Amino acid sequence: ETLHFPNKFIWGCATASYQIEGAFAEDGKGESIWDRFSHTPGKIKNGDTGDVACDHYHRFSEDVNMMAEINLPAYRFSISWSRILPSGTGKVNEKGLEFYDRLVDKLLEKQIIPFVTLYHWDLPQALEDRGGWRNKDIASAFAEYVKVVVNRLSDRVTNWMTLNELPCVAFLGYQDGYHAPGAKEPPQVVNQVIHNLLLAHGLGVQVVRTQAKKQPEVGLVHNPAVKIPATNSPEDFAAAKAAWFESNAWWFEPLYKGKYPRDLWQEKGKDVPEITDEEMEIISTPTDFLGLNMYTGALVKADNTPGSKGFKEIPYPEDHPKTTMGWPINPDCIYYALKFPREKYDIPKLYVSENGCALNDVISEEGKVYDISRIHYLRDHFASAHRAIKEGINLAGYFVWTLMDNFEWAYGCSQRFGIIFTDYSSQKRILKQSALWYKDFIEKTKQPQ
Ligand code: GCO
Repeated sequence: ETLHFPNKFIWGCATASYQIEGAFAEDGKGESIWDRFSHTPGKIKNGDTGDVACDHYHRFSEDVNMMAEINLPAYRFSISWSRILPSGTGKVNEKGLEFYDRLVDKLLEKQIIPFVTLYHWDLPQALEDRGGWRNKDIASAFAEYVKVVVNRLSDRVTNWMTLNELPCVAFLGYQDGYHAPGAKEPPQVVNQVIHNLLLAHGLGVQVVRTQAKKQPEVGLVHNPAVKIPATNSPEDFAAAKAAWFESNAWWFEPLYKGKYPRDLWQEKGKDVPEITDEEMEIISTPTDFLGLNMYTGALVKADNTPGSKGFKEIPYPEDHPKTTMGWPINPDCIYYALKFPREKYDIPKLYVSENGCALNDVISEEGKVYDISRIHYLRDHFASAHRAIKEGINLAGYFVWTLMDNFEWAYGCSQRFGIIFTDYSSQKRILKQSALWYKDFIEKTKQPQ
């Protein structure tokens, strides 16, 4: 049976500046926290860096041509703050803006809709030196940067995403130190980082709305904790929903209700962030959509043992299929990740802003990449999205992570997430079978006219 998606449904691929661009010190670009972090010995697997990555800065035109070859309808990419404002604030680097001009023009020439992420983790090092996300001033620095970008690109770009995956910035970057800037801060500081990120998001939304030359749509990209009922029983459904709320309320309540959840606030005691009413109002500025990045989910069962919260997580079986990241494959993650927020909040529309899988891709003797497992992964996850749409969930589009194999943060170049194979020594690209399959899938699943 062929699944049909709504006519206006937007299919795309997603990338991020530091993961693909390279040209880390070219044309006036300033240092970012990822440049500093990847140049610090021991931080990245195999000592890899994003200095060159996919060399997309120089090869963007070929890369867009490949997108056109598979008739890709939309492309989500991020802008490197330190290319635009090398010191974070103040002096604007014209050459940085010109790069994104060229990229956007090329996309439009090929009729590919640009979705711009304003922050995907590559903070200018100069701002980190002033406290980075620990320091509230960063929110107005972000607003200044957004204004420059929106003024420049909003005659051509209408889809704006403020920040990507705030929990990763706060927890991996400032709590556990696995990501740049590699900090290990105490809980109060981490909670302040979260608040400052949310505040930057809210200010960013307001700047996009007031500055855009064409009617914009703007929203956040979030990676929620995903909870999947372990069985079809209503008890497990209720348990998964309760677990979802517990894990996600700290993010969704300020965004959609303008307040932190009271019980969690009390639990944090003296570790709560410094906030004002005005800031809470900014954070909850209405948005046009919410982007969700999902790769897997935790299995949840009802738990009636005395003293329990009513739910518990259960592990996947030992031999359950996993990607090379070690993430269990469970297509239901898409359906439930879209369903639970909708039951709780009035969210105008949703995107799957990232989903995909890392696998051990190899080039065959005839020079092809037969990534059959990725095709199965995508097929099953798309079907899960379809199930949500059929139930009336307002999903507007789906972005596969990622266009081409790239620099996977602390894992360096060891993880291949692309539907295009990147040969890092020659910078040759090969369309994997999954790219060809995706092209075909998009065409075939259009609503019959
Ligand atoms: C993100 C992601 C991407 C990763 C992908 C696979 O936050 O948007 O971290 O940048 O490459 O999620 O881990």
